[in-house]
Amino acid sequence: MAESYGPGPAERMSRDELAALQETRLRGLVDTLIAAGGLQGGRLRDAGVTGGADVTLGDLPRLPVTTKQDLWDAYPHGMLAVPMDDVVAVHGSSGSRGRPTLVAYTRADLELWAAMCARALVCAGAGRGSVVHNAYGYGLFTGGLGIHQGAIALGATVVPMSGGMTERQVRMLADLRPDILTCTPSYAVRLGEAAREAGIELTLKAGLFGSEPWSEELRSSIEDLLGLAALDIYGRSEVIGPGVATECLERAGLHVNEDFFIVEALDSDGTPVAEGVPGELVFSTPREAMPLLRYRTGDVASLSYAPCTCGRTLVRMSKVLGRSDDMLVIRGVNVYPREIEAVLLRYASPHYQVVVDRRAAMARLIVACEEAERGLAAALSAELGLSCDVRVLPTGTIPRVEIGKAVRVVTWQSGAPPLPGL
Ligand code: DLL
Repeated sequence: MAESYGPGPAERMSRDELAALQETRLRGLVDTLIAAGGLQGGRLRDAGVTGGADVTLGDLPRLPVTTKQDLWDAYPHGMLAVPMDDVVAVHGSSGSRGRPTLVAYTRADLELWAAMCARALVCAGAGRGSVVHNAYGYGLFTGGLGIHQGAIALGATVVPMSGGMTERQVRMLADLRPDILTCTPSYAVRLGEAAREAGIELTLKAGLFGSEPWSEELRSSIEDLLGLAALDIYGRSEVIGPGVATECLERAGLHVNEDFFIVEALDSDGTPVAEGVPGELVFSTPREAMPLLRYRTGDVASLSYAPCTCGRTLVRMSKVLGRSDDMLVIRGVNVYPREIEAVLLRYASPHYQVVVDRRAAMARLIVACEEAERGLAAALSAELGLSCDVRVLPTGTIPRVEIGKAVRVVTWQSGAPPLPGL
């Protein structure tokens, strides 16, 4: 039987205690960056900051930001704040949007990361005795090894499946009777369908699904398919990996581990937005190997400071509503892929791809799906304010991504269609 744990003291402290802790961390971070003497230290000095004692938490919005471009310019190891000998692991993002982004960890960073992923698993009701079927990819990507180390730190039993080989995964789900599933939301659908086809009885109670955007509608589909509580987990390699923020079983926003990762939400001018208003998430992270001050993620979400009924006082972020750079502009209308998913799932199975047809001067949006009911095209045009071509393709035509992140949007610039039958 899984023993379950509640939130730890750091997750329940008063907002005042938390602010005091954050200020100490912020000052420590500023001291570290100035001592390291790199790009971020230089920017701080240019801003007139000579040490941590010069800043308060209230000064944060005025301190310099760090961007992905800074990491690329310093590729591979130019942002290190420790000697290379202290680095015990390197991870990175897939680089689907361009060059890979590499991040480094000291032994203490790995311990912090494992503790954060253990917290995430506790949010899902896991504890000693839990069996965690971990189908995030193992490798440079932080999903697999992050959750793996978190499960071990918690004292649960981790089954290191990684992505792919779905038949074998279904066999393990039947034989090892896990209570917790961790993978991308799109792979959760794939696994659920494969388990259903194989007629196996699932024992799962909760799942931590993240690394790609997903809608409330997809949550309902996954919960129906797998018979579990589908929870959202957010993370970013540069901040630490998975375990930055996680939903608890209340499913009312993701608790940000802000006792380590200070979060802000900013408007397009870089000004903090009001509570509840969507803004770009910016994180300051005290990790030893690669501390980052005000790292801009491009992810858009809102923040809520009200305590959760679960007892956690940590700020909650909404589901990621989109990325500042994934907004599609089609004939002058702005659309986020997630808005398309929300409408689509009311009419069609969760396998879809959005094709932006840019072969002619006027772009066209094609929504390719499988097993759709009538009315989808009308609903899309009513709710998005944009007419789309809906193409219902034979089952199995939309690629099922088994390893890595689902590709929900493709651009058709010229030549053959990106999907057969378009
Ligand atoms: O995706 C870390 C992770 C692994 C998170 C496993 C959750 C579970 P990166 O590869 O660096 O790190 O990609 C980070 O993925 O900036 C978001 O755009 C997106 N993302 C991550 N989690 C979510 C989520 C991992 N829950 C980038 N909802 C982030 C929406 C997410 N987008």
